[in-house]
Amino acid sequence: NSLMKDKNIVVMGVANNRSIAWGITKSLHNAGANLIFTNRQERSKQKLEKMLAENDIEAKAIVSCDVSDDDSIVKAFQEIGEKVGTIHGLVHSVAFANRDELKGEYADTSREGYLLAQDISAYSLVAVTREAKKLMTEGGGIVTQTYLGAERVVPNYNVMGVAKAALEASVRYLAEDVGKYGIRVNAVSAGPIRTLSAKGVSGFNEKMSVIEEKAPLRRQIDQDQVGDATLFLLSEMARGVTGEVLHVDSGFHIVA
Ligand code: 0WD
Repeated sequence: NSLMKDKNIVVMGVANNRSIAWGITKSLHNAGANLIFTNRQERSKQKLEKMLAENDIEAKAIVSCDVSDDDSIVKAFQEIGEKVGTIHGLVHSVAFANRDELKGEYADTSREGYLLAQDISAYSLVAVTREAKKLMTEGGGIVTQTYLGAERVVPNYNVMGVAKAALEASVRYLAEDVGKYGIRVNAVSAGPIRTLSAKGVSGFNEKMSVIEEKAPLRRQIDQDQVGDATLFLLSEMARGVTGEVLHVDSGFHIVA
């Protein structure tokens, strides 16, 4: 496949082989993209190197990046610029909230917990877009990962739902900012997928079974489906699409 041939794409947020970003990695690799990765932790990097070797995927670079730290973001993209020059796409697949705030009442969210969720899950897209656009001199695509809890009250999703609402609004504002440079910004809103992060949300199993009962397609969503949708949004196939939230949820969001 040559859809992404000679395209340098940065993928942020592969923690392990269940990560949504890993599904995206496989889709991009199969489409011929050159891949650059960022990890927060050294542990994730080692895991990633092993997964890449097992799947015969060559990384152009793996750089460390903690999205809660502006210096770390600036350094990461400088390093990426030095190693690959121009980039054509960015996948933002990171989020965080305190586990004890992903249950009970949203009204009990602490100021600190609120700011933390916003910082890692929403502001980080703003900060990485600012640095990535400097390297996106030929235009390209930025895609982030969101969830239905941004639009509706999903039990227990609480502070993360509010952070995802800010993330989706940021997609629209950023799309306006960088559209003039030929850069598109979109989000994929995935249905529930069992990953490390998902374990932190209480009642997650019920959310998954409801998809099988009620979603038009009556089946679970997996990392590969999100990977292919993300690939589409990053590719020239989606050249007319920006500021959009594309649901990859077996159609669940349309059902009352
Ligand atoms: O059901 C699900 N799993 C859904 C997830 C449904 C819809 C959306 N999403 C979203 C999540 O909210 C998140 O934005 O998809 C994105 C990816 O989540 P995931 O794949 O479910 O989770 P996981 O595999 O735990 O990856 C989260 C990443 C980890 O990657 P690294 O390799 O960097 O450790 O987010 C990372 C986390 O460590 N992360 C950070 N990365 C950089 N700086 C930070 C940070 N400060 N904090 C967390």
